[in-house]
Amino acid sequence: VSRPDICLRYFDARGRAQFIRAWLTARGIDFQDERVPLDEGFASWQAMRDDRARVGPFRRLPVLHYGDELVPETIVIAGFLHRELGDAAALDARDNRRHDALLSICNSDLLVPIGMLLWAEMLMTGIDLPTFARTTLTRLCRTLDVVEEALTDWDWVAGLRRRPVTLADCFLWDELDKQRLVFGSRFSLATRPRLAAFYEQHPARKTFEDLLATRPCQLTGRPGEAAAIADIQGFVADAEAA
Ligand SMILES: N[C@@H](CCC(=O)N[C@@H](CS)C(=O)NCC(=O)O)C(=O)O
Repeated sequence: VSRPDICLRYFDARGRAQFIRAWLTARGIDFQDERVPLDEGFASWQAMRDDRARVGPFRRLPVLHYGDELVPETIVIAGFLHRELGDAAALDARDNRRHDALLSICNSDLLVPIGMLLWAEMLMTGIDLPTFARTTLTRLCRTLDVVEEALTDWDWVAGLRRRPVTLADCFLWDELDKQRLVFGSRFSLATRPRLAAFYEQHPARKTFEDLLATRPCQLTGRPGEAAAIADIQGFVADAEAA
């Protein structure tokens, strides 16, 4: 298939882009995976952030170059690729709405809270981190419960076997995997069988694993992320089981 050149520009982290990288890879779509290094003082980023042809109208990453188009904003990029590369046409109107709803909840209620937690100490001076970590875990667990319910009502996991993997499928997988890494043994899908099946049997799981093996990276660009995760795991260790 001939299509415009595709370049996805993001930091060298999973963050907001790994699900898009994995989806493009799993679907065999050629793209340039351009990663801005997480160097001291974000020097590489500082050097490019005035070049809006590269960093987009809001000076934030990710951005997608699709031929001459420059597409900013994670959810907009996902929606654009979903339509442009044929998935929207392959789903009916109801499944498209469900797909977009999953993208939205993954972004607002899974990705953002995890990112805020990992960055909390750096962004919010004086924050009570142990409490914030526990309340974030509780809120994320509630979100997983409602996603479990929706996937069950929608028979979404059976659908996974009937159609090519979608962007929302990839977004949800990466967010589950990030939660597993951040919360360690406090992350469990034991009471969420649909999500457990989704996570275990996900069609792009191997693609995610291979991508991480080839280009290992942090969850976010936070300096000292490994130590922050160890702290978080300590804070939630005694929290009530979810
Ligand atoms: N609303 C944007 C947020 C993008 C965003 O905040 N990106 C961060 C990295 S995860 C960024 O570019 N930070 C650099 C800066 O703000 O200077 C989206 O959903 O894509």
